Amino acid sequence: MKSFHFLIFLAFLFIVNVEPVSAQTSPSLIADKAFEAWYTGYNIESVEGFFWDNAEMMEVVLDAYEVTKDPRYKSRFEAMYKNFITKNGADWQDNKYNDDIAWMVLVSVRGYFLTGSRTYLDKAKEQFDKMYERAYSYTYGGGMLWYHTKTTKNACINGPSMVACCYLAQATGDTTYYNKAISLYTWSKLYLLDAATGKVNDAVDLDKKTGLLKVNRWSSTYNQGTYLGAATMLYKYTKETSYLEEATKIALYIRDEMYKGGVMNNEDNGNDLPGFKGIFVRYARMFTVELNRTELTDWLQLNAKAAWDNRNSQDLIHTKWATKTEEGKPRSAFGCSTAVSLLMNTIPVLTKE
Ligand code: 7K2
Repeated sequence: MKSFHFLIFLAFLFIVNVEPVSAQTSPSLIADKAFEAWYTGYNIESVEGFFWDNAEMMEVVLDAYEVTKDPRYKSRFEAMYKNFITKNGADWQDNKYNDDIAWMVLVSVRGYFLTGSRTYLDKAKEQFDKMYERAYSYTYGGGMLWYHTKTTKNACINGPSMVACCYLAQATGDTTYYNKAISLYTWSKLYLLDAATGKVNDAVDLDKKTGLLKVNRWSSTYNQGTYLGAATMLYKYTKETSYLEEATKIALYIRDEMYKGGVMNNEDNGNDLPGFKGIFVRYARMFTVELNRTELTDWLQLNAKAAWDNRNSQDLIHTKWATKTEEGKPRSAFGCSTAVSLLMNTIPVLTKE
């Protein structure tokens, strides 16, 4: 009788199409579901919205393809990139935000690695070289300018540029790109990266009143992320242990000092901040997987669980991962991309032996 009841129960599960619990909780299935809800819910492929939001959302699509190898993600990336060029043109130098160009260079060079199509690499190199030419200067001892015609040198241009240089060196075989990355990293240690604590400051600029340099000491997830990526890549290239030690400190600074081991539940103001965490988790994966480190594993798992548990009924998750996502569609597609990035980028971290 009991087994009969169980059979009825199984038949019921089949009829209402309830997935078995193990499948429901698989990190890949969860990530796919979150991706689908976000990508179709916001019509991400149409690349509405700002230049750098679109660049970073394309990186999320690349993450999905890199991690799952599902060809659907490759087609989506190709469609987005095409739409991006139609919208913004093939030359991006009229955009005065040097960082915007650096983000699109990352999209392009990674697009090359993941699809094998040389046109992406040619675009990455051409646009990086032009931008670097106008952005690098010797004021404050080196480093790149955030905005063409302004004087501020920010982590958000130097971070992605270091990573872009490492990728360009790998893609082209031209090691002078590594030299550029090393120079930017070494210069960063003067003002932007505190090598002793792993804290990444936001920017350095000349205070025109005092004539002194002024460091903006605010730290954010995206800057911790790109510097973590750069330290990881430069460690792999140079084998110098200082990079490994600094990468570890950068990772521990965000985990322990910025979030006290808790769930990342901020950066939801304005248009830019809501997208920051998606960048961080990409480099958290790089650090964890490529250097075989465990510092971030449990914390990423905690964040991934909280984010998924706080999804709304449409499976959308906004960027405050410890907070229930409102019903309906949150305002920011970019803000809803960070959890997708988190869930995709933690697949290899969580399923690692
Ligand atoms: O001031 C910079 C940076 O240092 C700071 O961290 C953030 C956050 O704001 C800007 S960077 C954001 C820019 C990205 N590129 C496109 C621009 O529209 C956007 O301001 O406050």
